[in-house]
Amino acid sequence: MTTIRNGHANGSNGHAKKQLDVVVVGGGLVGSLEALFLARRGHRVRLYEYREDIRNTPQARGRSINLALSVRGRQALKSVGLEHHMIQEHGIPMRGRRIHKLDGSTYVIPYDANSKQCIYSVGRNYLNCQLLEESEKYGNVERFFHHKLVDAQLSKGSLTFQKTDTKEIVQVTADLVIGADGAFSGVRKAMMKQPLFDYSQKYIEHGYLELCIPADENDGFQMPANFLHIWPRGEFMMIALPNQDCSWTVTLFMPFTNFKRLDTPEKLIAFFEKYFPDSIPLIGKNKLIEDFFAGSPSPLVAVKCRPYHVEDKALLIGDAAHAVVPFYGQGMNAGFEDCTLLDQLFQKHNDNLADILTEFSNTRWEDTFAISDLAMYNYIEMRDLVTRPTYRLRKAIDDFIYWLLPRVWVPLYNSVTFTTMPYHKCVKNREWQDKVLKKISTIGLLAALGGAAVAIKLNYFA
Ligand code: FAD
Ligand code: EGO
Repeated sequence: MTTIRNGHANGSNGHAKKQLDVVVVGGGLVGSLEALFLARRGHRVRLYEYREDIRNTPQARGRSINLALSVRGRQALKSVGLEHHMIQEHGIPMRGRRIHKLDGSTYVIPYDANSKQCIYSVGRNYLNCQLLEESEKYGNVERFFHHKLVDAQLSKGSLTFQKTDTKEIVQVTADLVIGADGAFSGVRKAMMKQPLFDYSQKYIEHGYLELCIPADENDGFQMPANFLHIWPRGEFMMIALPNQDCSWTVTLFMPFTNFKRLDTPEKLIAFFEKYFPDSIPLIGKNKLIEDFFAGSPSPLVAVKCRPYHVEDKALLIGDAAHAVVPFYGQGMNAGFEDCTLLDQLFQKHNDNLADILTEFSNTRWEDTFAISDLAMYNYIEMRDLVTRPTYRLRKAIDDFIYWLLPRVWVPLYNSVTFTTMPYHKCVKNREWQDKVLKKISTIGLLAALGGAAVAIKLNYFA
């Protein structure tokens, strides 16, 4: 069935608006979502993707990669009518972190003891398939797979693709080019030729490798399902997110140099016995060896750039605009938030592209830089502080005041994950909290000292 929903195609004032011809480069999570937003506004959308149509490649069992979906991502999915399905039918709620200590014992810190908000583990491929499948409902969306962007003249809105199968060259022009082609974006590469385009990238010393804890013999979960499991070990960190089929996707973060040293099964097992002993029987010794040496660690890169647009012709969104390290679980959520904000700007500026793109560029960077810094900060902090009692003390204080004054005091992780407060305001809010706590502790200290002085004076201790 084909339904064209272009309820917004005509402005509320009754003037027929021009249908824009938009090309979205990249049919990953953000590109396929943005195509839906644009289609709902009645624009003509052509989506070009390098890979094959993932809907045609059934996933091997135990090869599922999952992501944490939180409020910003949910809000965007809601706007295109997919939130309910992703949360209620597919997503697995993670209500807190379950920390694994060295001795194999675990403890839980809930995400939100007050309002019971949680994050959801969703399959990356599943979500991507849902987004692509949804676009079939719009007659104004066309999808082209096996198309690789090889060149772009952004100020003309012209793009060159090469078909990966036939090697044929395809020329395309559009009123608007959306670059949603990920952290190594070709659209961004073309933007680099623009004067005044700022760019920075940072590879961290850690790489990541994915492992798998299979379902148990009764097809159930081997660990309590509704948590994000974390094994904090200083230099090494491991996390596990639950899958629909009761397996777990385990991600090991470790410096590349350490990965290199683990070059035999014996060294690997010795390493796991030392740092992640409880995970060995869960993964299975042989499977651990097999999976570890089957893959190789992938790099993690953070990219910042500015501005995101070229005139009224091209715009970067998602990882293409702001790749962040994954230590806040916000990369996709931030990219989905781009789509929400862009949609609001289409509404505000009545489809005037020059105004829309300029405002997006001028306002969005502050928030994407903020989440990028937060994620990078977590990368450093998680290594050092997780095991330190001061970190847990601060979390306990935060959660206590949050419990007392839930409207006034929202801890940083909660504001980032469970509100749509702009990321840079989450940081400002945290700075304010730091100041308040510092004042309270100074007052507390002074009061204690004063009390002690009075007590001594009154010979209280005599
Ligand atoms: P991508 O998903 O990279 O999609 C880009 C698409 O463009 C791809 O399909 C690619 O094939 C295509 N493409 C690339 N080049 C070309 C070209 N030249 N021509 C045509 N097509 C092209 N985020 C969260 O919110 N929560 C998490 O828990 C989370 N965990 C993560 C864990 C890890 C280990 C990593 C690495 C990332 C994680 N992220 C998470 C971040 C998340 O994966 C990204 O932010 C998200 O995938 C970005 O989506 P995107 O569509 O912008 O880019
Ligand atoms: C010390 C401990 C300092 C991603 C914890 C700061 C991120 C940060 C990678 C978790 C959870 C979704 C994630 C918490 C902090 C995903 C996440 C967190 C990881 C690693 C992740 C938490 C996929 C900040 N959310 N998070 O507290 O539970 O805390 F551990 Cl390595």
